[in-house]
Amino acid sequence: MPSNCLFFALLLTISVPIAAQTTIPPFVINGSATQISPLCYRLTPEQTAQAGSIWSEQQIDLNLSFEAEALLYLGCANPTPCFEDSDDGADGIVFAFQPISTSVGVSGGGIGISGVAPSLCIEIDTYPNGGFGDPPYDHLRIFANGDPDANTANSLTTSVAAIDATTNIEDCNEHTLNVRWDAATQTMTVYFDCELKLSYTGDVINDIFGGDPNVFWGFTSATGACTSEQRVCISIPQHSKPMIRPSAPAKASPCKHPTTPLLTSGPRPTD
Ligand SMILES: [Ca+2]
Ligand SMILES: [Ca+2]
Ligand SMILES: [Ca+2]
Repeated sequence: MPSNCLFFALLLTISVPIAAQTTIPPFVINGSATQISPLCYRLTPEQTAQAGSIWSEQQIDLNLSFEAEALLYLGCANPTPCFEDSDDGADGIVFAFQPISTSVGVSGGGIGISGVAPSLCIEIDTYPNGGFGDPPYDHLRIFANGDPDANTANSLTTSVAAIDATTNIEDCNEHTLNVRWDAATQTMTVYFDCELKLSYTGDVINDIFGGDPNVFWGFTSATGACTSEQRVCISIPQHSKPMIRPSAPAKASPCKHPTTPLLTSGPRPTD
């Protein structure tokens, strides 16, 4: 990944009209997930039939814009596929929003979010499940209502290659996920390794959440017969504060800000 992506970060920053408010609320840790450092969580170990999630204890208001950034580790795939002509690692990580509880999640190809409705989900899918309409490469997609099937009305975007049609993202490296929600235009944009991958515009609050803007946010992950160790790291980069403006969302792509010191573990430095 580009060197200036090598900061250690997930942020969730909520814009308010008077002053920027930044916070990382405590997380509820579920299933196979464990906290491995102050801001890093292992969602699944490299074992079969695992499911792990972390959910914010506090809800956010989707009437407010936010930017979220995570460093994702999706595993270190063995050259020998799990199944013949298939991928080795599985199943990926989902960044999701849902109003139900802080304890949801299931194992397998649904990447921990399957069946959780209502929800708004961004999958970083590392395994091609034929039954879900997955392309044969690692991909990103936005969908609603915990529906892993890319061929239903819950699929809000197409599946886009995470890197390209041949590159595995279970590559023993960390990858930057950056997600922006512009409440004014009701647009969600998703960057992976600093490149724009997905954009979705829609009345999320009414069409998905029945008019309630308050949702928990978190990460889910799972393994099935094929496995990966899957981790997420969380922080609030210093660059976030000037980038967040409720009436004039930042247009710059991620990773164009001054590089913050690379951290390999533990919390980010204090401002
Ligand atoms: Ca893969
Ligand atoms: Ca899949
Ligand atoms: Ca998929």
